[in-house]
Amino acid sequence: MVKLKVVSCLLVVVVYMVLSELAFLDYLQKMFQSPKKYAVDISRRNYMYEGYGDVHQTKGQNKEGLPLCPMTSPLLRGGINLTFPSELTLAKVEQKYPHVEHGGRYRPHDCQARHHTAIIIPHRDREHHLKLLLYHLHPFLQRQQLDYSIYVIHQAGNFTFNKARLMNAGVREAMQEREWECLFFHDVDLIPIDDRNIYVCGSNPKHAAVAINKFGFKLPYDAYFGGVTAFTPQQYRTINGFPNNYWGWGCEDDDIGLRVYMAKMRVQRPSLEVGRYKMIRHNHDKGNSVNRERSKYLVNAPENWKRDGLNKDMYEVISRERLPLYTNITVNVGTPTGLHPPP
Ligand code: NGS
Repeated sequence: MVKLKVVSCLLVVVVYMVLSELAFLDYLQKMFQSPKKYAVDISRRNYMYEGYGDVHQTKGQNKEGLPLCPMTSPLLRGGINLTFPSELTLAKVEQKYPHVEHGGRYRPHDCQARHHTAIIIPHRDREHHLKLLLYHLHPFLQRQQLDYSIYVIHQAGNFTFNKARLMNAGVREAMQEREWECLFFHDVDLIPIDDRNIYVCGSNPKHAAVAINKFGFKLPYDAYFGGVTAFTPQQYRTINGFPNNYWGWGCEDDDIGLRVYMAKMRVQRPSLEVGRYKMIRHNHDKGNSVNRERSKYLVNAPENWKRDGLNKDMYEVISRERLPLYTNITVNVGTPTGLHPPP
């Protein structure tokens, strides 16, 4: 009798797991039904923004008497040969870019930028990566003639990393500072290597990191929506931001990919030639172990997405520093049991 009960329990668990897995795969498959439609036609050698989806244009008046920057920046170079100077320090990077305003803000000096983008970088214990990213990202964005700021959202304490909460915190904090038109979510270990990959938003959310060296410069799977993504504030509010319940590595990016799909939006992507990135090698961080519950949460995304996300206030600001190359915002995101001080 006991044996029978154990066997039937096991059977229920197995059936549940199989069904969950099928539902999960089905969602993932549906998510990017026609990604090709959104790829740039690079054969035209057209660096225009429309190749990467249409963009939000600046409507405001030119207050400084400067002409609007050209539609296509004349400073673009295309593919970049990445080099990492030996013994690079943050101080050296700061010296190299003295024209960046405190807090990591920059705007072109000879024309009025058409686009205003906040770069949001979730971070903890990756100073080495951050330094290399800043070294490359500042000139990359400047060649695109953007008005931009870089926000590094640092998780306080040693409790398991929660990238998704950091993203939501980053959006709220950046938007308090300025009405940004575009929010770029950027992994700290990814360096863009083609400046035609323009960091502006479009009429649909964007997935920029489509060709990472680690994955052989192609998508690891069709529905991949990680690494570097972009939303207008309105698009981000529509998907209710990132879910708050993913602790550790994996799937929070798949979850917002699903949110985009469920909110009936599409995903825009650059071509594989333009959306290229180098991932700086690293081991899994100690405080960011693989989240074994992740597929369970992902399967629940359809019920969860309107309930939990940007609508919940899941962090508190510990400090905000306007450093020479970025604004550092240290936040406490608590633990699954609440927003008590970081352990
Ligand atoms: C997938 C994860 C994503 C992750 C991607 C790349 O397998 O969350 O790997 O990870 N999805 C699942 O586990 C279902 S990376 O190599 O960049 O660390 O973003």
